[in-house]
Amino acid sequence: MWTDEQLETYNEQGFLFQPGLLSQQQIDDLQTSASDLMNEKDNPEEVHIVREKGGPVRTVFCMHRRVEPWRSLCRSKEVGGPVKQILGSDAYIFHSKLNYKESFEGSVWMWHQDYGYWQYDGVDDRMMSVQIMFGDNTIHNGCILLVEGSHKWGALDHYSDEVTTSYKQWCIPPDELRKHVTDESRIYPVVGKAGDVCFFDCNILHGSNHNFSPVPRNTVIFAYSAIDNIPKGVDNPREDWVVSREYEPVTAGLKIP
Ligand SMILES: O=C(O)CCC(=O)C(=O)O
Repeated sequence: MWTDEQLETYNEQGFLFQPGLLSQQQIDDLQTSASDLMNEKDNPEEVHIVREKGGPVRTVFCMHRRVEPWRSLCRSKEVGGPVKQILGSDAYIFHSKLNYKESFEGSVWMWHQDYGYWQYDGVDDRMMSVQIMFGDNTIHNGCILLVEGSHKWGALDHYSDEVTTSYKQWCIPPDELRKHVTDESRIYPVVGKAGDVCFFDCNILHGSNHNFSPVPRNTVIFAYSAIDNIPKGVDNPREDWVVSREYEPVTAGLKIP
C-alpha cells in the first residue's frame, strides 16, 4: 500500500512513477504473452487489434479478462492495491490496452485527457490508469508525456481526430492547448524499463510521439473505474472491448488500510 507521502505526490502531480515494481518472472511472462497476442496466437474472441495505417500492431485491447498474466496483474496487490486506495472503493476494468509502437513505425498519440473522451461514455471521473512497461520506454521510442498538475484543470474541450492515425482519437485542439500549456508547464517523460509502472489520473493531459528509434516501445495500460461508476445514458455506446460491459470488482481480494 502507498504511504501518505506517495498519495500526496500522486494527488499533487496527477501521477506517480514506481520503478522496478514487477519481478523478472512477471516481466518474462508479460513479454511472452504480448508477443503471442500480437501474433494472434489463440486470442480470446473479445481481444481486439488495431493496426497502424502501415500494418504493424498499434493496440491490442481487452486482454485482462482471460489472458494470463494480464488477468492476474490487474488484480495484483502491486497494481490493484494503489488503485483501490486512490479510488477509495473497489474497481472494475473499464478497458485494457497493449499500446505497442513498432520501431520506426509506431505513431503518435495526440495530447488528450482520458476523461476528455470517457465522459462521453456516460461515466463520472472516478477513474484512473496504470501503465506497465514490459520493455524500454524512451524519449526516442515515444514514451508517454504527462503534463504535471494538469489533472486539476478539469476536462478540456476535445475533438475527434480521424485523420492523424489509424485510430479515431479524441484530442485537444491547439488553441485550447495554448491556453493551458505554457513554458512554465512541466512535461514529464515517463521514461523507464521493463517492470516499471506509472499510475495516473484520468484528467491528466498526456500524449506521446512517433517512435523514431530502432527499439519497439512496449507498454500496457489498465484503465480502472470505481465499481459503482457504470456507463449510462449514452445513445451509441462504444464496443465492449473498449468500454467494458463486465463490472467485476477486480480489486475485491485486496485489503486497504
Ligand atoms: O500509449 C501511448 O503512448 C499513449 C496512450 C494513451 O494516451 C491512451 O491510450 O489514452
